Amino acid sequence: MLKTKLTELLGIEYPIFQGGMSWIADAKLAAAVSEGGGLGIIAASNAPVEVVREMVRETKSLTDKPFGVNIMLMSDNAPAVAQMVIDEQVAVVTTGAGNPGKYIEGWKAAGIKVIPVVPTVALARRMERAGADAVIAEGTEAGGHIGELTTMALVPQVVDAVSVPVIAAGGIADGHGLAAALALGASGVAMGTRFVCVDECPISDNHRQWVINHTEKDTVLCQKTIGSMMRVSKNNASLLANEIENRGLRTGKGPMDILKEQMPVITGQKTRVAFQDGNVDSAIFCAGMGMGLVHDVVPVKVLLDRMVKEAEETINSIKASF
Ligand code: TUI
Repeated sequence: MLKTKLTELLGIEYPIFQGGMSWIADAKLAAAVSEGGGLGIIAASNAPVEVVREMVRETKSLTDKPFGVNIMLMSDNAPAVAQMVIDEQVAVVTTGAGNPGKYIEGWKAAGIKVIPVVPTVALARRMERAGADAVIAEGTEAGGHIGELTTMALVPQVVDAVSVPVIAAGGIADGHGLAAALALGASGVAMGTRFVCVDECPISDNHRQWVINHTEKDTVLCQKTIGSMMRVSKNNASLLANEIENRGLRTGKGPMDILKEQMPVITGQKTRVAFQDGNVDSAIFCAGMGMGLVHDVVPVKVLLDRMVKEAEETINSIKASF
C-alpha cells in the first residue's frame, strides 16, 4: 500500500502518472493506466478538439476511474480543448509547454484538478498562487520539450517552494526512480518513455523494440539554439535536423529560417506516420534518458504493480541498512 498526498488528492491507488505523449497517449492507453491504478492521460497534442473529445468519451466507456487530459499550450487547439475538458467533466488537466494561468480559474470552477508541468521553481510558485492543485516538476532528463534543470536538482527545490503535491518527472522508469522521487519529497512520478513499452501502447513493435535496444546515451537535444529545446531519440532524422540547425547557425541564419528548413524533417505528421509504419529512422521521436531502464514490453498492470513493489523493496532495504 503506497499512500501519498497525490493518491489522496485524486483517489488513485498508485502515485504514478502516464505522460501526455503526442500521437501515443490515446483512450486505450490512458484507460489501461487508470484501470491499473495510476493516472492515465490523453494527449491533446495538435489533434482537432473533436478528436480529443472522442478520446475522452472512449476513455470514459473503458474505465470508471479518474483520468486526465494533457493540453499542449503551444498548440492552436489549446483554447478549444481547455473548454472541452470543462464540457466533458474531465477529472484532471495537465499542461505542458507554457503557462496555463488564464485557464485555471475556469477549470477550478468546473471542479477539475489542475496539474501543470513546471521546469523551474519560479513557475511552480506562480502556478500554486494561480490555484494549481499539484505540479509536475519535470527535469531535463525527460523526453520532449524540456527545461535546463535536472530532476535531482529541480524536484527538492520545488518541494521546498510549494505546499501542493509535487510529481517528479524526467529519467524515471522503475521502482528505484519512484523510491528516489519520494525520498526527494515528491508525492508521485510521471513517466513517458517507460509507457512506450507496454502492450496497450498503440505504436509499432519496431518502435518499442528500438527503445528496448537503446540506452541512456541514445537521446539527443534538438532545437536547443532556436528556443524550443527537445530531447528526442538519436536517429537519422534527429541527426539530420541537428545538421540543418548547425549549418544554419554557421551561415548566420535566423531561428525562423532554420525552423522552416528543419520542418520537413521534424514535423509531427511524419512522427505520427512512423509510429504506425515502424520506420524508426524516418522521423524524430521524443525519448527520455531513462530509456536504458526499459527492458521489456508488458501489460500496463504488470508494469505498475512491479514498479510499486520494487519501490517498497528499495525503501525497506534502505531502512534495513540503518
Ligand atoms: O510539454 C512537454 N513536452 C513536450 S510538448 C511536445 S510537442 C512540441 N513540439 C515541438 C516543440 C515543442 C513542443 C513535446 N514534448 N513537457 C512539459 C514541459 N513544459 N516541459 C517544459 C515545459 C514548460 C516550459 C515553459 C512549461 C511552462 C513553461 O512556461 C514558460 C512561461 O510561459 O512561463
